Amino acid sequence: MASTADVTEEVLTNSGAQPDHDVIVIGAGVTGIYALHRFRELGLDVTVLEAGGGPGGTWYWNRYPGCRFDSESWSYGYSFSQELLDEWEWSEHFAAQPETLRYLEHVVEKFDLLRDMQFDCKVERCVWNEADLTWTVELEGGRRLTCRFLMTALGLLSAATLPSFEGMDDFDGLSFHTYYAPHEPVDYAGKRVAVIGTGATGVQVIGEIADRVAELKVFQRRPNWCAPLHNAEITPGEMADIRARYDEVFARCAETPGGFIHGPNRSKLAEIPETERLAFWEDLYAAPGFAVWLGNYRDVLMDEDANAEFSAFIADKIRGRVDDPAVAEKLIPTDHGFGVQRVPMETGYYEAYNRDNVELVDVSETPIERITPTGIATTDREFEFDIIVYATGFDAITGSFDRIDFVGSDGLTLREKWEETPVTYLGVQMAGFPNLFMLAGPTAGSNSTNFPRAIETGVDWAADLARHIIDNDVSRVECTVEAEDEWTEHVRELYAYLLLRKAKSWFTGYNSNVEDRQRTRYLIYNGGAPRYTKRLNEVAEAGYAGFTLS
Ligand code: NA7
Repeated sequence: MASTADVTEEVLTNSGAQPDHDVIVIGAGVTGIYALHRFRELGLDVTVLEAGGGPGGTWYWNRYPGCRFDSESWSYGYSFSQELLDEWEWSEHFAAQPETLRYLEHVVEKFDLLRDMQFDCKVERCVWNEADLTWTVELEGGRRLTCRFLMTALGLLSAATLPSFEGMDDFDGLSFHTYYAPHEPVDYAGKRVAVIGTGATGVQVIGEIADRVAELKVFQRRPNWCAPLHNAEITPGEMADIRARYDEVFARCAETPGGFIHGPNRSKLAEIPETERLAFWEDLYAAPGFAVWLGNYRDVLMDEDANAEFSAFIADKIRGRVDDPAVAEKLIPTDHGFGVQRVPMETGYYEAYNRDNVELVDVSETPIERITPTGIATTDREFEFDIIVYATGFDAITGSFDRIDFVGSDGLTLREKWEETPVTYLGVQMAGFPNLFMLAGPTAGSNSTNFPRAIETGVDWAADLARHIIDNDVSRVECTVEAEDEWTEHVRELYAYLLLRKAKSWFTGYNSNVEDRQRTRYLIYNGGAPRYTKRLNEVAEAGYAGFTLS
């Protein structure tokens, strides 16, 4: 009987021109690492092209102070290998970036993945060749590679965006976007530091450095609703217990909409007596991780009145933690309710504002006018700094695709196709781009979930499809326009149920620093992980319905 590798070889030989690889994966983050392992298991010749200098993606780049999980560490790690689960020790319930990077490097080493990864490879252009059914991938510097199947594992938040203040290049001190924080350690002790941006990232930075720096000025345009992370060390006994319960943990993640251990309380807020509701909310506020966001009454994220009630509860928590009432009010959002934007998880964030060395600068009142060689000038004052940290976010989800010229059949570019909003089938493929598979693309189930849980689903599904392709001598896979239209409409409709549709946040593709990113686009699948997985399985069981395999 022929092995999988033999069959693959035969399929390739039959297809005429011999490409360099069966599969090219772009990106060596959480998704690319697992994809390489799975596709290689099928006997395919795979290479991973990564712009960074090592594996890890998000966890390779984001080295800013305070960077850590908001997912429970033990719910974030890969679930595919019992051996890996048995041997890896997480030291904290919400591990910091260095530990997560070590974990991913360990996975790469354990499964001998490094030999099929190429680093410092910036992909600039990918062109479909209909004549020989291959993709040509062009790298910065002019190198070209060809493959039969192209897989993107580009990350959701990997196109960092800076503001365009006058004078940014002239700053004499150290300045960086958090995504590109220096790889060598930065000594913050005794420094005058500015943090611009108060999203999930800025909030982590501020909580981490407030008590180390000489001066910290936080430049806030809009506050976010933040909640305590409640991180803690994991004792050896706890780790042993977690290990014994891994099946239970992953089964729980598989049944919640977000792929986390936290799922919504199915009761409606209005049905619960006030005292019971308040006690429940106190428990949520005291609970670790996203419980307070994702474990709440189901209508809190869907209904304006329910949301307003919970927002008022959190506003009081902020007032209770910030000494100066005027500062507290500035930290309470007024343009959106709790959980409608991504909830930053914090450790000592609000208490930082009670320190003498920390000041909140409200740039909605006194905007930044320019960056000077020595600091920042607002309409009101000039500040001097040693370090400026831009925690100003990302051109989320589609930004990393836009940086590459994807050219499909008939010269169609992906940028053109996605001009109004991403148009995909299942977040996996696009009509006009045969043999291109997104392993975690816009509108896929992975983009609003505990990422590794969803990408394991996505990569496993793609691996099953690869198996099907090998078994059936398929050389071209393309979704139909009808399937893609139906999915895109479905994704758009799901936004209607959630209040997040109204927010100016990366969930709706909003970014004030990028042209044409100040309007709603439908980037995220809001139907929840179980529903997404069910749909993927139904499509596969129906012989890959919606795809034309030839
Ligand atoms: P976010 O959540 O997009 O936050 C970016 C922050 O930067 C936000 O507070 C912005 O204010 C602020 N910002 C952006 N541009 C400017 C300018 N020009 N002036 C002042 N302030 C500005 O990105 P994060 O990195 O914090 O988080 C991204 C995800 O990473 C997060 O959800 C996690 O999943 C991990 P705005 O709200 O637009 O007024």
